[in-house]
Amino acid sequence: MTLEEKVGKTLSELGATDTQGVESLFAEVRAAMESERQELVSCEVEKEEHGKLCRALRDRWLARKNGIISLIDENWLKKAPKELKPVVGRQFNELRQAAAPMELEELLRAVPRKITLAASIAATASVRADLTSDLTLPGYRRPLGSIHPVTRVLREIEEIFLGLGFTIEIGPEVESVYYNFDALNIPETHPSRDDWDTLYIDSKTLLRTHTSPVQIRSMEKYGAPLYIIVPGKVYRHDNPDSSHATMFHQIEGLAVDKDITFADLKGTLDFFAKKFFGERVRTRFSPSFFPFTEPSGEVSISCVICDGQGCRTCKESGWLEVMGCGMVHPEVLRHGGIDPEQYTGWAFGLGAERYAMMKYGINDIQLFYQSDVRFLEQFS
Ligand code: 2NL
Repeated sequence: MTLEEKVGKTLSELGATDTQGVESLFAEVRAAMESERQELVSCEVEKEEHGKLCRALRDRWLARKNGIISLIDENWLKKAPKELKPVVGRQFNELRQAAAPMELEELLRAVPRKITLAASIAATASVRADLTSDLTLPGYRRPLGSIHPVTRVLREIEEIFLGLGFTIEIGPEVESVYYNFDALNIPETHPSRDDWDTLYIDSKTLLRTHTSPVQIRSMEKYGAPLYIIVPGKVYRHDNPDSSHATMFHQIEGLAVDKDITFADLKGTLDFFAKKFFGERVRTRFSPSFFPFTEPSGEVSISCVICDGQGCRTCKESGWLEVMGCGMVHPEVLRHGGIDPEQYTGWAFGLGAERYAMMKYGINDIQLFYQSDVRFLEQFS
């Protein structure tokens, strides 16, 4: 019986009723295919004639209609009894993989001179029978992504401070209660320490509520003088709405050196605000309170929408609050291992989402976390 006749029959008609029978049948087919390919490789004919023979061989085996592989699929695999299906399936896949390079050989012989690299790969492909990709097809087009608006803001702020000689420090998001609260002079009675405001892992471990712990760690690690900014994720036990999220991004800054004064703080933060929001912007410092700074302040900028005239965005005040700041509390320097008799410092903290909202006119913080491409692609 010829091969063509065999692939026209079912396995049971051929008497292949068990694993061994199926395997030897497939081995016979593979051997036939190999010898036909070998014959073609070693035959000496004109290039054009050779191309024709390659194409004929490819069609004989791989043609979708009436090719040997297709017929095996139809008559052997599809009609195999249920218990033999896995064996036949496996054998069939091996055969199909071994046959795939013929597709490539045929294609490449049609245009051999133009794609020498591909031709040399094809030579390898005929050895490596598992290479099934058609290397002559154009590549996949993948749409270009864009930088997340919060990431953009973080990078922009980082750039400004890097330009002033600050360096970037990062640290753990899972923190100890000591670094997150005690070292920062935040008393046991402070509302932010309450279970209802903070996400605890156990009584001594939590998700950090600000990036300040990293600044304590950096003081311990490097001592003074120290000029750092600390970007990162922070967490609050809060109900999400258009201006609150359980996770957001903070950047804090810290400058510790000899003779650092409130004038350094004002000068640096005014410079920063003008670089980030534009040279027209004016800053306003007003008194505030944080346990880790003394004195403490709030920085506002003249409204970027109405230039200080009063509008909906600034609630008719002409000012937008953009960060908290202050002179580092001596107790906090001490916790960082720095002598407050010798060194002083200033610090600030800001929320990156709020900056992105102001800069791009976004009115809902939740948009940052929904991964909606229609929103994100506007920031490319
Ligand atoms: C805010 C206020 C602030 C700091 C953060 C800080 C850190 C150390 C020592 C002293 Cl280690 N201060 N950070 C200071 C003032 C304000 O953040 O409203 N953030 C969103």
